[in-house]
Amino acid sequence: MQTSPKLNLTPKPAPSITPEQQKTVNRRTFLGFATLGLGALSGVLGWNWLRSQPEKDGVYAPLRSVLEANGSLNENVLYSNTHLAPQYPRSMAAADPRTNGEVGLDEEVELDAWKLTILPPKGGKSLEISFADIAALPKTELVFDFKCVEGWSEIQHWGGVRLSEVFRKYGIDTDFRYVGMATPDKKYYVGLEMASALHPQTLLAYESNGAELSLEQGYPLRLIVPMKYGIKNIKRIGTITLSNERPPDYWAEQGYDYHAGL
Ligand SMILES: Nc1nc2c(c(=O)[nH]1)N[C@H]1C(S)=C(S)[C@@H](COP(=O)(O)O)O[C@H]1N2
Ligand SMILES: [Mo]
Repeated sequence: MQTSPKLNLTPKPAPSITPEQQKTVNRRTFLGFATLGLGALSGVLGWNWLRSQPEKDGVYAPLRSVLEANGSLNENVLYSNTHLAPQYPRSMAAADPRTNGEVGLDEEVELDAWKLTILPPKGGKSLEISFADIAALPKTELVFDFKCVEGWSEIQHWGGVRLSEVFRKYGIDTDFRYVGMATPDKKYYVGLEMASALHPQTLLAYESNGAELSLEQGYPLRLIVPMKYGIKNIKRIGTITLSNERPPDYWAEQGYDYHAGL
């Protein structure tokens, strides 16, 4: 008599990945896309062909496709919360950190009147959080190399509360795909995928070198998102919006990569 092979119905454990493997994956995907990009630019397709292609968001469409492929990769792989930005001793932090970009910082700010408003996408109730409420949450400090797309970087020391902690404390639904943030006057705005918002180094910062922020640094509260270029580190946050659609993004509208990931 023949015995049928026994079916193994035990579910397979989810593949686990160590930080080391993660690094290798990141390096490989980077090399993969670098090669793809170079291949597209060299003889295979040609610069003239590229130049003849329609533009999308200020970038030739084929290059935009590569950016977008990298983008979805970012959403799925690169922003695992085990991938951390390198940290430095406090002694290495700039004593007088440089500032750059003042869009949305024109109005006067009064700390007592300032509120952080968190808005769900439709119909839901919005939540208003005072500065005192933010400052009462556990503080996280971070010394990292802040990088601007314009080509400068500087080691800086920031203090604030993890955005994930604010979401946890106020019971914010993190099943949404995106988090959008805007200045109170709505002139500067950024969008982040949820994984970046929940990253353990992503802070709502209210201190620089242990002191309150200057107006140019985004007083009273700004975003520090070390896995992204400076453009995503919005200064003077007024509103936070949860959504499943990509929130508008000031620099992405000017043709910069939406994810601006590092
Ligand atoms: N509200 C607002 N936030 C902003 C900007 C801006 O123009 N307005 N510029 C961005 C850019 S391009 C950079 S590099 C960083 C600079 O932050 P810093 O002034 O603390 O160096 O802020 C980002 N956040
Ligand atoms: Mo920047």
